Amino acid sequence: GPRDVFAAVDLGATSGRVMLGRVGPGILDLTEAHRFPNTPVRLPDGLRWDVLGLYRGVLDGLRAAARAGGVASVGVDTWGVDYGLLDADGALLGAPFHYRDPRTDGAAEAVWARVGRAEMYRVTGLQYLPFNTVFQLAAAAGSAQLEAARTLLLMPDLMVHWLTGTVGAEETNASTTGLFDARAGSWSKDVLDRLGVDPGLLPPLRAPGDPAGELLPHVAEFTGLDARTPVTTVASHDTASAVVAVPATAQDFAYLSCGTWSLAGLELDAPVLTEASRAADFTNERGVDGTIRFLRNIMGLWLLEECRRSWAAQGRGPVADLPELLSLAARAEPFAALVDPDAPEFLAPGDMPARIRAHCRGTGQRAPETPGAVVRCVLESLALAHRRTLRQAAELAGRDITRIHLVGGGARNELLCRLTADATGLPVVAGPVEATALGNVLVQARAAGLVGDLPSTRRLVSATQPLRHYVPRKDPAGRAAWDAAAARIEPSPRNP
Ligand code: LRH
Repeated sequence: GPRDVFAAVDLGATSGRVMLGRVGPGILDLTEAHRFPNTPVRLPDGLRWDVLGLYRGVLDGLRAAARAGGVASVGVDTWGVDYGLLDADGALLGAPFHYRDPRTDGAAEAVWARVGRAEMYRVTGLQYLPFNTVFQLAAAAGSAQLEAARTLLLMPDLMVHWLTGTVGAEETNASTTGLFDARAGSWSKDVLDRLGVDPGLLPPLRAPGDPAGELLPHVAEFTGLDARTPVTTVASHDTASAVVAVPATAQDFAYLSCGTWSLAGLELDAPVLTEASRAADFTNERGVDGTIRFLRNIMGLWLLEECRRSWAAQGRGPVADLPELLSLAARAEPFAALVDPDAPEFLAPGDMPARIRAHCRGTGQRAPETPGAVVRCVLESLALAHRRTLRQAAELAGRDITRIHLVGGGARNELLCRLTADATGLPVVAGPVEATALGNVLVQARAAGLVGDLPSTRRLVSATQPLRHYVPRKDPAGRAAWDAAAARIEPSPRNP
């Protein structure tokens, strides 16, 4: 294939895609080879990923890539945390669980009984989320499946294994497990030991840019890609890839990676493992080149996606149309009702408009009735969560923020971008929408020697990708209205 075209396999919680990126001096072109839905399936014992369907989508995408002229290499990123287990023969033991499956309820307490909560944070630096890999493993303790398991592969590593036959654990994603030492940048032998997790389950680490093998002969044959096409390790945690492609031209930026989740934070040189950071529930995930992604997960556009799913299922077809919904929301009454997007009751799939209304009533507010009012409530609440989180990040890390880079699908949502600029009082640069796929491509291009260090990589993104600028409203009345709205939200304690 051509030496300057790379295939980015990017699996998100609602859809997967294979993108083709062409890279050269002053050139960064991204085109879509294939896109497919990611539809989880509920089995009697829980919510699962349709991992074979996803892999088929990957293969179909690579076939489209071959038809489009071929590629120099392939890289895979997905959401974090989730994994498949292989038995002693290397066969997959059942369909991987979805992180929104409630089987982890109560699992954290069992873990903290062995490694205290504060100590756990000092080692892993990981935000408490009920579905962190470590808690999923605790929930599976004693199961026949875990007994039979010999290898744990995080989702991107599983796809790479099926493409190449090789086994490894990519480090940016390994840092989302709760089994990884944030300072040392390696699996935590101590945590594994005290939790009774067999260290042999966890493959050796790989870093972004490392070779990950070559396409197996049957994969090359099926897809039509060249025999022995290399697979390159990328920043396989989607958020880490997105942060690579932030189009920053200076240092004092914050990022908001807005997709199913809003990941709000800063890029740092070293983890912040303080008690204050733990109490505020900030995570220290690993980025490329040893950087730290100091951020917090905010429930994100999941709230909106799940509302649309409910309305569509109820046959309210027209309101499932996003532009129509957003224009209704733009005209709805401001600050009529606000929620804490991170309230635990919003995590699981289900009737989201009903849960939002219940949350509003439970906090003494008038519940939003129309779809426009519900969406207004969601987007203002997210903008306020962005404000709260980024102010906290700056304070905890001792850094100034002078602009926000909002990347991912949310960059298309003009109302969300405008509300975020107004709520924070900071300029928002929106785009690229496909930051994750671009970051995936750029790490491959760097391994091939086509781009330089992180700052020059980001300048290339800034110079080539369409970006939108949102300037915050400066009028005193407008500012006061946001301050008053912020004071109305009392987020539930994060990490008591
Ligand atoms: C975003 C993401 C996030 C994780 C979540 C499970 O796609 O990877 O960073 O916390 O999914």
